[in-house]
Amino acid sequence: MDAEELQFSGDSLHVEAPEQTAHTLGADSGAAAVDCEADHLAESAGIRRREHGRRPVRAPVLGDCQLESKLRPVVQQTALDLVELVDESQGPEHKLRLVAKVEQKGTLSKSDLREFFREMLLIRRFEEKVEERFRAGELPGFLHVAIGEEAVAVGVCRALEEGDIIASTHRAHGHTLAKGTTPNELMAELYGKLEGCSHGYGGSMHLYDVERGNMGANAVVGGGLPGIVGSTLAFKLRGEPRVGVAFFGDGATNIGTFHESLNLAQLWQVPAVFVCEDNHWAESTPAWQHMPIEDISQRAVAYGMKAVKVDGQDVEAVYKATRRALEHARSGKGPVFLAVNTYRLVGHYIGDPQVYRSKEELAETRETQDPIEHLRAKLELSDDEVEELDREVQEIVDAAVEFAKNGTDPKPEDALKNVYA
Ligand SMILES: Cc1ncc(C[n+]2csc(CCOP(=O)(O)OP(=O)(O)O)c2C)c(N)n1
Ligand SMILES: [Mg+2]
Repeated sequence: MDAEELQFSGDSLHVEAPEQTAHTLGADSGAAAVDCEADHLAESAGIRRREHGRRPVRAPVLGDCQLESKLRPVVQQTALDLVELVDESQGPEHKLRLVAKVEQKGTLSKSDLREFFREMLLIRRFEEKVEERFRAGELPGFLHVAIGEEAVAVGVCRALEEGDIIASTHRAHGHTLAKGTTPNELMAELYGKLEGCSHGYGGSMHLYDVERGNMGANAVVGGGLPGIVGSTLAFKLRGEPRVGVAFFGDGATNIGTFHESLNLAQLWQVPAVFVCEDNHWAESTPAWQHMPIEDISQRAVAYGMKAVKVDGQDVEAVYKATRRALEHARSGKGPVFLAVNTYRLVGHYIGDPQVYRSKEELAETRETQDPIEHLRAKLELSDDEVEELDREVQEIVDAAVEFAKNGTDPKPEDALKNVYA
């Protein structure tokens, strides 16, 4: 279904939030935000840090008059000593974003879409390589890839503005690359090296890249949502024009934190976008066995939240729906739920024998639901063009493996260095 038809029009999913009475949180912070406009402008520099490159991470310092407000957010000033990355093979030509961020709000040129294609192909080849190296015994831990779901990661992350943040899931590689982490840093993370985006402390399921606005993967299903509600509440209280996006699966919508998060997000009207990657499976359990409803967006509607259905195999539709959702959230109109219909074209984890679905069903899904093939057909790319792009991204992926293998192993005595509990 085309997202455009449903977006914020009078469709059945579009439920206007009830008039919010001046909520103590919002009212106080709103007044503070107006009084401190100049301070906020200055502070906003703190959220407009350049996307790439390494430096100490500092949480923005709150302006004085914000401290006057009744509800005083915790003032935290952290300076994490991050390892300087020596990453010379990652010149600008090896960055995911080869072109300036898409300028147009809602319209995409053919060259924008070609760039989306390249990025999706890079994510695909990256994850295929991860699978290969994992099976070869080179990668520790447990890995989930998101082959088939690349259009969601790229469509959503390409729509974000600088300063926006995401929280990911156990299937985090695509989100992470699309949010700007370089393939070298991500691969090094999967190899557990200091040069990794979280210095080898995270691995696949606990990686993060705070500098790029990636609050991290999450092994706890539904674990990313509360953090996004908290972060976006902070954005609102500080008057910062930022949006937080929580990715999660259909299975996660059965978890308590999902319901608590949507409830508070809607109550507080925070600038959050909830992206449900509905791939119809939770591990080996089909949706009909874990959910009593068919239309997952009803879960958001139940909280009075705006909900939009999107075809997750169509990157352009995902991008456009996300832009609209972001505009809505950023302009203070409250959170939005994106019900993204997508398909996992591989097992739940690497090595999953997939005994819960037939070979025929899987083959048909792979044949008909590959988002990369959909975009290739839409752009009418020739075999030569695709081969050239493929060669290019394969080189980047191979270089990332080389980079990771040559990385630095963390010292065993540093294992508990960043544990605060
Ligand atoms: C709180 C919690 N419960 C159960 C699990 C085990 N588990 C890991 S992935 C998963 C399925 C999640 O399904 P979904 O949210 O649809 O994400 P998908 O794997 O389909 O991307 C489950 C149940 C977990 N990690 N955390
Ligand atoms: Mg799922």
